Amino acid sequence: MAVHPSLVVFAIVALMAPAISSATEFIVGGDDGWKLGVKYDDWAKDKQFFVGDTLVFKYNAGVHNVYKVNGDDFKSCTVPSNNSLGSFTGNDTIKLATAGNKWYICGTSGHCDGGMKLKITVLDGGAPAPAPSAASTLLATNFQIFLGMIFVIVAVVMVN
Ligand SMILES: [Cu+2]
Repeated sequence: MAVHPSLVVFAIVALMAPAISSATEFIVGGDDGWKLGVKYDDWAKDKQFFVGDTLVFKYNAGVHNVYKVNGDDFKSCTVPSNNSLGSFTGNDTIKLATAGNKWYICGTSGHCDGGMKLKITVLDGGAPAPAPSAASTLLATNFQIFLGMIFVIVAVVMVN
């Protein structure tokens, strides 16, 4: 059975397009969120962060907060005097706008030393477009898979 190569290529591109172009939203800590007792090194180590992705810190706003710091302040758990990220809502979304190392800590006394600190490396090559909502990403992904399957079927039917 022969399938026209150009159709196969098209199907593969259609299937892979969402993985290449979609921005990802990371819930820091996954289901645990942002709190004491979570190993954020472990959470981050198998993930790739790209420019255009977002981090969401979910936490009890009366107990925790999130500060973006530099590498030295990360090591020493020094809380900055100003909050460069805006307000502490307990559901803080942070867009990863530039590549490089990023450091985040909780500013509540003792919490950074207690493990509430996250270091990530953001890579170039993510989506330049604004991040779509999770729902529209899902729809687009399903639609692309649907499209890919249609082309595979058409390709198979055409050669038979
Ligand atoms: Cu905290």
